[in-house]
Amino acid sequence: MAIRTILHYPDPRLREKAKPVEAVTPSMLELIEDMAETMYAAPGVGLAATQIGEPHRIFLIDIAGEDEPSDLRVFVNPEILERIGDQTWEEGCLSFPGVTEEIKRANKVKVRALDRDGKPFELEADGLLAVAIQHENDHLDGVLMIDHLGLLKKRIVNRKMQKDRVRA
Ligand code: GNR
Ligand code: NI
Repeated sequence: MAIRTILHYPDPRLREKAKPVEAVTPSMLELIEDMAETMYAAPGVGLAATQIGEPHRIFLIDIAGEDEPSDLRVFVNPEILERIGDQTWEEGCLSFPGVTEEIKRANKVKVRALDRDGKPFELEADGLLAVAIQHENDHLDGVLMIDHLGLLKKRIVNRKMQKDRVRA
């Protein structure tokens, strides 16, 4: 197991579209282990493989609070089947350290994916879990939180990230 480096915007690898996983092999399980360790160390509520420079369609989410037992969910080859309503959430992203912005997304989602045993499952989610699923699924398509902002906010975030670049 290893903590991996999280890529920061504007690293071009964050824009790559991740490839479907053909099978949950031991090497994919090792990647999942590294992702979990990296996510918990950050700490973050989610992490997409794209964020550590691994262009595979895998993300992890754990929205358990600090005083709750961990609740790691693994999504391999996720597909969002349904999006219902909308909600606005103050989002952060480990690839944009120090940035938080209100982003409007679907209120509820239905998602299908494979778990860490390669077994298909479906899940209906709302609240933060629904937000995180949409945020992570975006990463797998090279879509970032900045893409959901208006021009003015986009420019402000861009400028901040350029300024912070040496520390990234
Ligand atoms: O840690 C994270 N927190 C968060 C808060 C609100 C909405 C989305 C997120 S995801 C983020 C971790 C991350 O960057 N995942 O890609
Ligand atoms: Ni993110």
